[in-house]
Order: sequence, then structure tokens, then C-alpha cells
Amino acid sequence: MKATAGTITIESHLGPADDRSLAYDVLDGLTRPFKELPPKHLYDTEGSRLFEAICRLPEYYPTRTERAILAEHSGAIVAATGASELVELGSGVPTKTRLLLDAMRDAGSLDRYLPLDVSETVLRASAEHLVEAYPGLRVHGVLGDFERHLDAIPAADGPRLLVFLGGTIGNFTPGSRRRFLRALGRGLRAQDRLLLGVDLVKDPAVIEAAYNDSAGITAAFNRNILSVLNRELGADFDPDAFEHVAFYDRHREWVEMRLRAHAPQVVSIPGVGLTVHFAHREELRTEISAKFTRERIEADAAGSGLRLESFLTDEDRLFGVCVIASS
Ligand code: SAH
Ligand code: AVI
Repeated sequence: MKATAGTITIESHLGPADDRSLAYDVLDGLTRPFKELPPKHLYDTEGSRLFEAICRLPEYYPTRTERAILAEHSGAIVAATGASELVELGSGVPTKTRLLLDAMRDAGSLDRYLPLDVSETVLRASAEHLVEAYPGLRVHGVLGDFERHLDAIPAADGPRLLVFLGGTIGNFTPGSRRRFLRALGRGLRAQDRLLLGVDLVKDPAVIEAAYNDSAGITAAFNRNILSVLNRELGADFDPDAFEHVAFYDRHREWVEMRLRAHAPQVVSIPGVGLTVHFAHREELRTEISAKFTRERIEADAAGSGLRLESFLTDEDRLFGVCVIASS
């Protein structure tokens, strides 16, 4: 389905097949010995709102640090690439992206912005906001899943920046991360660059505080996935019957976010014809968030047919923005 309004085009690739995708993920993930759901289901309208609130928390350093790195380097990145279009995966509310769009506008090269996200509300709202903020900008949004719909992104009209910010690459497991980077590389021409935001390995206490904020916003974000299942699949989860758990696995160097049942319970999920049993303190994993070193990114890039051209970071080395080229 295609709907065009002014200079906004939104192409939807989510439909009944994606209701099946949630159903599939629930059937697959909640029948495993160690229960798990993919993090993309955290982002309905309420989940996207809660994520925005997380970004403003004092404990959640990634957003403000990445913003500062982009504020310092956007001009140089845009000058080096001459980019006229910006493709953004998992665009969410593209606040930091505006630093790049500003630099493209100031360089006189800005033509097209192509966000891809699973969250319809944020995709539409940001498209409307950006065409107003940047007169003449063409916005081509893709409502889709970056694991399945990369092919839905239109071919390039000019030099392209492909950006994947916020550390969302950390939500992949290592094997699927390399497969994903390889897929991104297939669309990257010699003149294009991939900008990848990565959260860095650091003092575990700093990381754990970011995922266990004192205001309880991350806990609400985590529990919201149960409300998604209640609404979409008629499930009868009581979100308050689950405790938010987030810890840094020092060996794997990633954060795990889980929901732990306070007491034994039986949950009915009629949309998939499933009854799920939780034992006392049984956990459901809802997200991993891997932390990186420069060496890990270099190895991932090389293993995916890409090349790390530069690694931009803040003085405390909390977060990294990687400029990646095809090799
Ligand atoms: N880029 C923004 C938002 C990060 S939050 C920032 O840096 O702040 C992660 C975003 O990715 C959310 O908007 C979520 O809806 C989107 N997302 C998560 N999984 C996705 C998937 N599989 N396909 C497309 N978008 C996804
Ligand atoms: C979007 N993603 C990179 C965030 C992260 O830090 O992994 C999501 C998040 N989960 C809990 N807090 C924020």
C-alpha cells in the first residue's frame, strides 16, 4: 500500500503477515525451555513513548553521548561523503539524525530522507515533522522490519549515508549481527557510508544503572511487551506479576533484560491457542544489548565484507560512532 502526501511517501510492508510474525515469535519463544521474545515487539506506540522517556533519563548515557559525537562530527562526515540522501534503520524519533540533516542542508546537498521502522506512529509523526523543518525535503518512509525489508528501501539517487544509531545493532546476537551487517554491505556502494552507533564496554555499574533507572521507566518499557501480547493476541498477562530484571553479563559483554514471574502462573494466549506456565521466579528474556570495543567492530566489519574507516568516540569512551565503508 502506498500513500503520498506532499513530499511524504510511506510504504507499508507490515500487514497480516506481521500479525503472523508476532504470533510466530510468541509460539516459538514462549515454548522454549528458556523463554524469550524478540525486542522489536517492545515498540508499539506506548513502547516508543517509553523509549523516548528512557533517552532523557540521567542514567541512560547512550543518547546524549551519541548526540554529542554527532554534533562534533556531522559536518565532516557530510563533507567527506557529499551525501544527498540519508537512510535510517530503526529511526524512531529521529532527533539526533537532525544533526546530520542540518549538515546536509548547510552543505546544500540534502535531498531525501528514508527512515525504516516497525513503529507506524513514530514513522508518520517524524516524516510530517521533518518535511516542515526542511523545506523541499523528500521523505520516503518504509514501515517494515529491518531484518526482512531492507530490499524495500528504494535505490539510491545520489551519495548515501546509511545510519543505524542508538546502539540498536547491540540487540542482535553475534551471529545474526554479522549476517545483518553483510546484508547492509550489499546495498553499500563505494561512495556510500554506513554510520553505526555502538555502546561501548565500560564499568558494569554504569551500564547496569542505565538499564535499572530509579524512575522505573525502563521497567515500564520492559513490562509493556506483555500489554502488547494482551492487546494483539488476547493474552491475559498481569504485567504487575512480573519484575523487571536487567544485568550486565560480563562474560558475553551484553546486557540482558528479562521479566521474572513473582509467583507461579498460568497465562492464556488465545490468539495462538497457547497456555503458558511460568514457575516461581521463571524469567522471560526480552532483549540483549551488546556492548562493543573498537576491535569487535573492526572484526565484525571485516567478517561482513566491510571496512571500519573511522571510529568516533567521546572523551570518556562511553559510546562510539563507526564510519564504515564497503571493502
Ligand atoms: N534510532 C533511534 C531509536 C532507537 S530505539 C535512536 O537512536 O534513539 C530502536 C528503534 O528501532 C525503535 O524505533 C523501534 O521501533 C525500531 N525497531 C526495533 N526493531 C526493529 C526491527 N526489527 N525493524 C525495524 N525497526 C525496528
Ligand atoms: C534501542 N536499544 C539500543 C536500547 C538499548 O539500550 O539496548 C533499548 C533499551 N532497552 C532498555 N533501555 C533501552
